[in-house]
Amino acid sequence: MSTAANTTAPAAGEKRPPVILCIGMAGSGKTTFMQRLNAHLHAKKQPPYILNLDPAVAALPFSANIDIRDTVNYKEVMKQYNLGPNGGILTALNLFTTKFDQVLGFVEKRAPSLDYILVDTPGQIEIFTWSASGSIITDTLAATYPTMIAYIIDTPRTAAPATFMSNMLYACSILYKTKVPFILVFNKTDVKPHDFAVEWMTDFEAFQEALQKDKTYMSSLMNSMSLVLDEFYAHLKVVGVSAVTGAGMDDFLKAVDEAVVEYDQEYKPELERVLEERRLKKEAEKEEQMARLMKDMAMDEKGKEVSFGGKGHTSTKGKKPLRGMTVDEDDEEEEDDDDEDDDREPRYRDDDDSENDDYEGYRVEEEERRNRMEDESLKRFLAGKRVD
Ligand SMILES: Nc1nc2c(ncn2[C@@H]2O[C@H](COP(=O)(O)OP(=O)(O)O)[C@@H](O)[C@H]2O)c(=O)[nH]1
Ligand SMILES: [Mg+2]
Repeated sequence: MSTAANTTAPAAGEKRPPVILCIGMAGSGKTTFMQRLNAHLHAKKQPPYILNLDPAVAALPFSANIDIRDTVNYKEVMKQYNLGPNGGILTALNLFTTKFDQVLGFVEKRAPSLDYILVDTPGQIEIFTWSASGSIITDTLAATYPTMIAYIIDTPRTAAPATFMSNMLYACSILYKTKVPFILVFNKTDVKPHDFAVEWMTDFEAFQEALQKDKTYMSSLMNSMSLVLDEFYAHLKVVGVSAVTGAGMDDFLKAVDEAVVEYDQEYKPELERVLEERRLKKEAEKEEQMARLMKDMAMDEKGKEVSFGGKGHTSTKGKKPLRGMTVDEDDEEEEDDDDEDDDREPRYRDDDDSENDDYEGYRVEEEERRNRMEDESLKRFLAGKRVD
């Protein structure tokens, strides 16, 4: 997508095709819509890359490049984990998500030659929208590609104000959960045109009027809820399509272009801000740990001052970098430290000579013992070699 490449252009020649996640209630027409879009893009010589995330679909009317059914057998999952159909679908999606980095690798390889990536989701909407796996998949894709949700709506079944409102509230919850650009796709317009929906969304009074006719107990609740939705509608792109006749496909692609711009201008900067915040937080934590470590080491050093020197001496051998970290160092000693070779001598000579002689004796003895041991093990080693 040219718009995406122009706005952020991370590297010359790097292409990031938009990812379209098709989400919607069971039977809203996600799969049929994907099939139509696939055919439409093929006709335009822009064949999409297709991911099928619905493990329970019996037959796909298009060929998917990556199919969850190749990774997990959902019926087998149901049997093995003793689950019902929904649990089976969710577990299959979870298992698939554990391999998603590999999937992403395949997509990445193909991305430079692609214009669109289409993702079909499980029939039961909440399995994708309210599961950890769904979030992981959405967020992972959205971290790299301009990702958007195409929320497919069964238009004829949404014509009642109460149903319309429920559907919009559901869409609203998904938008606020995922935060990626959102396209409302009113499907099945061959059965019922979606203009009533557009009217309700743009003209608040028209919707109120429709609600008045609806004399159910819900209508007063609906009245107040519809006020909240006004804000939500402002963030949406709305298109009417028919997955069966193919009407509205170009309108949909135009909305995709706009969603890519929205991704670049709103989602991506926010993502970068969050990542930067996380990085700074990690850095601060690291610094704090480092400071704590330094403090501990400084205390160690002090501990040695007491036990090793015994009479106000400081053991500095091999610990020069640490000394700078302790605040109250003895200045005289600091001067003595300039020459490493002289380091040991003054430390033990200055003071009680007998004590230093003892130490010197111990040191020589230790050295001799080590040499003897080394000789012994060398002899054993050579003997072993000869036997071999
Ligand atoms: N009339 C009409 N029927 C449609 C349209 N899109 C899908 N359908 C029908 O709706 C039913 C559910 O479609 P499907 O794609 O399986 O829905 P999914 O569960 O969301 O994947 C099928 O019988 C489709 O033939 C459309 O645009 N117009
Ligand atoms: Mg389907």
